[in-house]
Amino acid sequence: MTAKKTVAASVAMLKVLESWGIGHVYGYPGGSFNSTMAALDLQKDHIQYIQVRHEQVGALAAAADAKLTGKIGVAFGSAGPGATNLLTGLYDAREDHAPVLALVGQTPSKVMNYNFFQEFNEGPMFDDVSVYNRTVMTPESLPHVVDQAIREAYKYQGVAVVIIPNDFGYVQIPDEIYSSHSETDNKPEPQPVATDAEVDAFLAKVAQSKRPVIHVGRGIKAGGEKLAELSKKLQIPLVMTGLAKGMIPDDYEGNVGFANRAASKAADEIMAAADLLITIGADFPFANLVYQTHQFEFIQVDNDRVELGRHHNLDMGIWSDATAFVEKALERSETQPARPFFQAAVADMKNWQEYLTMLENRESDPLQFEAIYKQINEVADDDAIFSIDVGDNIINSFRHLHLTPKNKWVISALFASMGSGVPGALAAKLSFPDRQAFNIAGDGAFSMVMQDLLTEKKYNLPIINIITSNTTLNFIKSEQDDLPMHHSGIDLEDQDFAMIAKGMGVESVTVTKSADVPAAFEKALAVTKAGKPFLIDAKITAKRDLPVEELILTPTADGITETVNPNYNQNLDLQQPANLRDFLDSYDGQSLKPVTEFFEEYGVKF
Ligand SMILES: Cc1ncc(C[n+]2csc(CCOP(=O)(O)OP(=O)(O)O)c2C)c(N)n1
Ligand SMILES: [Mg+2]
Repeated sequence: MTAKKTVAASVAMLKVLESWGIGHVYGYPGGSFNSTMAALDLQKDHIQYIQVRHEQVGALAAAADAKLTGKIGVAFGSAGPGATNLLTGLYDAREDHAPVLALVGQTPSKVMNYNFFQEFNEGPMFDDVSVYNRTVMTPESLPHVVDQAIREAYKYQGVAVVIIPNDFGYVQIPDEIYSSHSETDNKPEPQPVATDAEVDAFLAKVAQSKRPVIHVGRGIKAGGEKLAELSKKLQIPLVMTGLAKGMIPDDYEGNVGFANRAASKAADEIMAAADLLITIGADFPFANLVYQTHQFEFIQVDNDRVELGRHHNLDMGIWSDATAFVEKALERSETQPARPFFQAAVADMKNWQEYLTMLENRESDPLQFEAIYKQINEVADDDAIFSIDVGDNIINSFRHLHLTPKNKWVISALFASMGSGVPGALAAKLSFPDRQAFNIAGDGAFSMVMQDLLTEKKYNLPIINIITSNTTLNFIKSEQDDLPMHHSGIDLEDQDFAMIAKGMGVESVTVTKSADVPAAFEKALAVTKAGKPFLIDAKITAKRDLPVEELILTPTADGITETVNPNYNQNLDLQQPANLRDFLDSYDGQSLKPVTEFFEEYGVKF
């Protein structure tokens, strides 16, 4: 009889990863992870190891991979500090429902529970962040546990953690197929579908309302065109959550943009005047600010029963896939005559768009961020991928970055972790090597992860890094503008990021004048087309962009009035505007009209 073939448990584990279509894993070695490091070397033709310079970057990149592709991302860290460093990225994955597998090193099983060097009971720390969290108990079960972890991460769209005592990975185990993956896993998840009665009840509510608004989230997926059709047919304006950016065509007239702080003026105004709010596939983290400020009826459509009623008391909850709901509503509805509220919303948004275009096209010296965004729009490929870091770039990209459904973009949405820009761009380039990838980050956010420019360099990842340097934490500065305090703790040392990049072997340029912006981007294109990363350090002003969230609509006996929040510019060093007109003008918004003018023009009833 011939002896049964064996394989190192760590190699068997990597074969499981490969069977699930995982092409690369991010991580950083440590003594407690060397059995897997040895396997990564042996299996290097099958699975690529990406050496990041901080475990957090690996975990954030794995989360970004999952957000960009829908497929599981993988990151690892060694026992102790390697494990704790993973947490920020794993929380980002948890909050944005991104399937991620975290492999975590542990000391050899023989010394566990003796307070050995770097040993701690890692399980409890990962409990909260994970949907599945197990320590491997035998070498033979290592590939099995990892296989199970991948299933759980997909099923619950979250983080699966597998803690691996290092010695197990070296042990020879029977060379069998441990993966459970098969063709059947490629089927789409079955989705709940709204009943005819539910859709008819929804249409009846819409018929009774004068000022309905749809707030749509990423649950709409590829159904954005259909929703635009429904919006037009029923004459209901569409507001998007951040993650729906790019899913609804930007050029559809009834798309009035985003709500709250990163909003368009129109979206905040229209939402505040609604008498019926319909959310479709939306999990809006600012609901407590925006949904609670005034009275409206509330209908929620969601494919996850757990979400119904999470953000607001329900007048009607409909458990349904968003696109299936929209398709049925299209079938069962009649085309509605022009609705004054819809017309006012369209006109309000047009007025806002013209304002943004004016900002983008005017002379901008000292340099302002609009000139940078204008150039990004100019040079970006049709299918470019954008990784946007946390800070003002979130607001600015929502407003000024032109996306179509062909583009992809990735942000740390609900966890909003600074330092997500570089990792997102790494993921974009590794998952989509043939597409252009941008990292757009503030000076604060970039300096949290800038060591990983070295990773871009090491793997020749042609990423265009744009650092918007304003020597402050401007996003927080704006918050401090509205508090009765002096600005505190927000100034940043000016840095020569171009020099820092050069020190890491990454070509770069500094721009300080709007006239130099086009040439800087030409250089970025040339260098990235030659297969290398590039960095633009854009020295911009630290201005606050028009804070539309400060606009307040108050119902009166015969209509509605619009004012500026009394908390605006409460800061002890700032002046408050005398009135709404002053407020708009102070942001060069002389062309902007208060929404009440549009309501009057179109005869909107309250
Ligand atoms: C890890 C982390 N720490 C702190 C914050 C709070 N925070 C949000 S935005 C921001 C400022 C970002 O500054 P910068 O990157 O310079 O961008 P800017 O707003 O100036 O464009 C801070 C501190 C955060 N979101 N994440
Ligand atoms: Mg800054």
